[in-house]
Amino acid sequence: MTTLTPILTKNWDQADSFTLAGYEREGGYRALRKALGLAPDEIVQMVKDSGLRGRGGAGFPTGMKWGFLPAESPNPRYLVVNADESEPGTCKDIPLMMANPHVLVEGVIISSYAIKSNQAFIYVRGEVLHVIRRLQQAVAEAREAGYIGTNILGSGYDLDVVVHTGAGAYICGEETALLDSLEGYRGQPRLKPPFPAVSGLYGGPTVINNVESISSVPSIVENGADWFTSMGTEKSAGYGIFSLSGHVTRPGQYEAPLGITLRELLDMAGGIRAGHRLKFWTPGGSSTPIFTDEHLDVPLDFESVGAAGSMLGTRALQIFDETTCVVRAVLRWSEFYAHESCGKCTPCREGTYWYKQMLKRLEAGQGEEEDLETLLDLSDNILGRSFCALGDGATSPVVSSIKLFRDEYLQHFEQGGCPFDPAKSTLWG
Ligand code: L3W
Ligand code: SF4
Repeated sequence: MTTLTPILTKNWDQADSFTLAGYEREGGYRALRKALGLAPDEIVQMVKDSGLRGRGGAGFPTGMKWGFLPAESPNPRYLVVNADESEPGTCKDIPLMMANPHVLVEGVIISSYAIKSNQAFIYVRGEVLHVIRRLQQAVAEAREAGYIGTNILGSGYDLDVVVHTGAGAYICGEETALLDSLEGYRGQPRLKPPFPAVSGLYGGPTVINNVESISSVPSIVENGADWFTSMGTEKSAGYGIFSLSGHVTRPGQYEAPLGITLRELLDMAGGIRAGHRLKFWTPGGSSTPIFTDEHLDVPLDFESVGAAGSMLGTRALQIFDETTCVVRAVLRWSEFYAHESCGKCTPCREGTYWYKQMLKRLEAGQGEEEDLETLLDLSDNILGRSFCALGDGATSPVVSSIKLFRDEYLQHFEQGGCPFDPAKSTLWG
């Protein structure tokens, strides 16, 4: 039985967890002192050895990404933290930044030192004013304490950290759209390569990492790579925050080693709400193919979830019981993608619009079986043909739900409407 590993979440229940004093009482900024006594390359090697993989959805090895920065460049290097958490169901970075902003700030300082950058940005989505204020406060406290600024702790290393607010667009969580937005342009993805590691912010070599990835760095520096690899699985090392939402008794953030199963997480979260049973769930947000109760024992690590036909994504486990109409849920997600599509490429711009139109009709029982083939055909024209991952992600709930719940789609046509009673589900909107 896998248990919780409170590391990033360990002080969340303390009233002053978000203050410098509260963080330092728990050993905060000790890792920074240790890091400044090491050579930058030693820290990069430590992060490589830890096997830490990006916690923002793609799972790319963090140390390897840092290692891509060219040794010489005419432009300055930057560290950018992607704090634009917007994937439906994903609710780990915002609670982390609210409850423990200093672990992110300490991670930013250590990571910037490791990649030899003197300027870091934390890009936060614009709607979460409370998070922005909390981060600004934490950065100001760290600056006042001498952790940010010139000659940090007498090391000769200088760093400035800026908290930048976006305007609230899902696409700005895509790393290159984020960079455009940070530079003051409309946020739309750039062509890759060149990857940001080679040419990113203002053309400079840029590391972009998710909040949780950067926040994991202090614990790795403090405890060593072996400590990190002692948790999780061989290829998915360490721990992560799993966000459980929906029809679950105690929704929330559960920090546990990668490889834990939904069955184990549900045991800790009090199970599915009383009197109901699991119908379907997302392992990593709405951009990942849905699972059913047959997947309760799939280890939640990158390889196992992939082998079972989905993606670990952001570990956003949205749980739906038998009162939920899967067609309605997929329609809701498709409305989201149609609204958030940036419009740059045709497959995604047009495809997500047609998803929305078709699913609306199907959910209302105004369709026929042939429409399901049209939806799958449309999906083939979006998946792999879109400019960025948003288009691909939009196809996941549609394709996986038709595969797993074709009968439920058919029921809508046969009955001339949705067979579910909205009054029985807490998730209707
Ligand atoms: C240098 C190379 N760098 C790859 C870097 C690349 C990026 C990272 C991963 O999408 C996924 C998406 C969502 N030289 C490199 C290189 N890199 N090859 O590695 O890159 P990539 O393209 O695999 O993924 P991505 O574009 O970052 C992220 C999925 O996550 N997702 C999460 C969404 C999360 C949110 C949120 O609110 N936090 O939106 C959920 O499933 O669909 O597939 O840094 O530069 N040769
Ligand atoms: Fe924009 Fe969608 Fe194309 Fe991405 S896939 S560039 S979000 S239109």
